[in-house]
Amino acid sequence: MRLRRGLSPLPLFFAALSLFGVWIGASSAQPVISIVPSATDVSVGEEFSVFVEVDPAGYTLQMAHTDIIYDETKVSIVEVKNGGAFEYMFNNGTILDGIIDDIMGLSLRGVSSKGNLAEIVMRAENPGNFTIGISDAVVGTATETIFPSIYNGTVSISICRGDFTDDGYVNIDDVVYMVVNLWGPCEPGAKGDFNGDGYVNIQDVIYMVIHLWGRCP
Ligand SMILES: [Ca+2]
Ligand SMILES: [Ca+2]
Repeated sequence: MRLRRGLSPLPLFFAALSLFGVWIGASSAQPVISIVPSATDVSVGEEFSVFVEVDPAGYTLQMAHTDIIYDETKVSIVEVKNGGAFEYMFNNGTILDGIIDDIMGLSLRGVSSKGNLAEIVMRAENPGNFTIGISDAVVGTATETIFPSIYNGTVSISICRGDFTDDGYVNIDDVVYMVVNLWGPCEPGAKGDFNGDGYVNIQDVIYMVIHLWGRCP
């Protein structure tokens, strides 16, 4: 009889609540793999980097894997480097038809803070926009594998960077456009942030005057 009393509905109710709480906790602290910066603005001929960032979200990760999808008609891949978060990063070298296959980071000590799995150096070949997609992403701790949340990135390639007014020239009109529409904090590398420091400011105007000024190619 005492055992039966121990299984009365009330403790079961609390047990169910606590299970529910654990489930909520796990789902709200999901590891994340994202492309950083989320939006990149470059011009044809330019070499640039995007990063595959991993946020462990409270877990200690020993493994992270992803494929990267890109548009091979708009960019070429210059290099895929270890982003530094994991001691070992493997890429089997298969970069074909718009897929960087099997980027995998491994760590003996474990990765518990946000960092970069990989740095992908690209060269802008043709104008247009495309998405850098994360595919087949999975991370692992010492005891479990987890499917992370993923955030893709976008790349916008223009023929003439800095020509915001689309008139074929980079001149004072474009500086005015910057000041009025783009000035201030932004995503690093976003439109108008030529030096990639996360601000559109006087430094970018100076960059523009020195490197981009005049008639577009
Ligand atoms: Ca212009
Ligand atoms: Ca800047």
